[in-house]
Amino acid sequence: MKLTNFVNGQWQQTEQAEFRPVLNPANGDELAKVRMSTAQDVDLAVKAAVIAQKKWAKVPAPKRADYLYEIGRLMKERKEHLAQVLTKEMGKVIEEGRGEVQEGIDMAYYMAGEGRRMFGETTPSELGDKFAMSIRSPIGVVGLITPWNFPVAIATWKSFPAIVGGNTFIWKPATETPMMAYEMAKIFEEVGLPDGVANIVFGAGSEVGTALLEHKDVRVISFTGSTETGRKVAETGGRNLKKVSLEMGGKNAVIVMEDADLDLAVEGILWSAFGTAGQRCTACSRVIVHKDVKEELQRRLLTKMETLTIGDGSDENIKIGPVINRKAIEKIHSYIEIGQQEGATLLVGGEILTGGIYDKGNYYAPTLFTDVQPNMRIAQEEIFGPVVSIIEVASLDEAIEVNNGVIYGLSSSIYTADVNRAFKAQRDLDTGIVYINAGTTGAEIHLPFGGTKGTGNGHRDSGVAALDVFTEWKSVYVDYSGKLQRAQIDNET
Ligand code: UN1
Repeated sequence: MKLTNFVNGQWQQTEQAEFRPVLNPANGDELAKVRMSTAQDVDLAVKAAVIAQKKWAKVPAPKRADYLYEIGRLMKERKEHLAQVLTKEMGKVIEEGRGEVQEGIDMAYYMAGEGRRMFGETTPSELGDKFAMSIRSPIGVVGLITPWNFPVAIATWKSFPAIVGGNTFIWKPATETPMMAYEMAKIFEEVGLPDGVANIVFGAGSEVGTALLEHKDVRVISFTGSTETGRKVAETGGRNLKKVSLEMGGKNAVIVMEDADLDLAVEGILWSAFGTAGQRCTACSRVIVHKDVKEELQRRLLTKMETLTIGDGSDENIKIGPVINRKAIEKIHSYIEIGQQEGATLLVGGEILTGGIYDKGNYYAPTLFTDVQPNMRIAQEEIFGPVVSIIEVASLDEAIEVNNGVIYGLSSSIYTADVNRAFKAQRDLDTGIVYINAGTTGAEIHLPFGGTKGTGNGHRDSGVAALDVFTEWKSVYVDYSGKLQRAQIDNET
């Protein structure tokens, strides 16, 4: 199968183009070939999106939302198929694949509901016989750059508020996971979304992403990916005066206090750390544990880890799938040596799995380091794989300080039975998402998603906050006095 761009409601003919193979990370099978587009392809898509947007902005928001209800309905109808494709191209286990598709369905219905809200504000004017209000207004053509770890959910966090907000979009999916974008394009086509509202351009970020960032007619860029790439996106976007929304890395911690329910904490840690093979921006990669329960927590973690099955995620019995590609495996593995050189103790894991199916795919053993100091590289840098560092502390204050002592600020969690500690922690943990007595993953779509410090630039995906990215405030004054009224001058009483 050859995946070609979807622009202006048409599947582009691309005989001459360069194509790259899409591989199943579980076994190396070639699933499809994907188009590597050029700046000219981006320009073509933007031109179509500009024309379409003029009309789309005039479609009433509740009518724009009706398309989202239809999209949600089709996604629901095809949930199993979408989940299977997702697991094949991204590698996450099928149960998580279904969960991710569900996240997209939820987002469709949630944002469709916004079509009948999208509340603005009225406020008194300082002058008599004058009415003042501010309303959310469409922005224009927006560029969406999405990662491979959540190929459908994150795309829905961005494209659905863009649609309901009256914008048209160019979506550049990750090169590793274009098949979900292809499936979504088919859905956009089937629900009859007007031509040019949803455009998909496949290719590398260096070519397509840069072209979007430099295009004069693209007004917003919403990006999720690594901090390294995000920095470049911000630089190029800033130079070109784009509104740029960034969601980047994490170094998320679970804090376990001495009064915690340890079995519950173990379950939360394993799910957050090794789910999606640790390839979530919200993945737990540090455990900050009170010294009184450290040994016991480690013992229980090790026992439970023996039950984790690793393999092809399309097998229902498998708990942990492969990581995305060889490059990722090598990066993850390089941290084992780094950790050992820094003086951390490797408790379990630390190896690239081999033999049988492992030789065909990209499998990494779930790994625990202990005796980790907060400033070690393994406790500071995002590894994006199934590797966890255990750090010992002596108090809640110290735990919070360690949690906050990284450049990232996406998600954090605390296990404690003490309500006072829980409330203090939610106030003081410097992250965009805080969990009490739950792991660091599992964000729900109707709440804002994003982080502080090096994780982002103040914007949020998901929730009603997403509308702040994809709409602009317009202040409207209606003077019904029939005479010239001058603000700041004629308002003296
Ligand atoms: C991500 O971590 O890359 O919170 C996205 C979660 C999911 C989304 C995660 N709902 O785990």
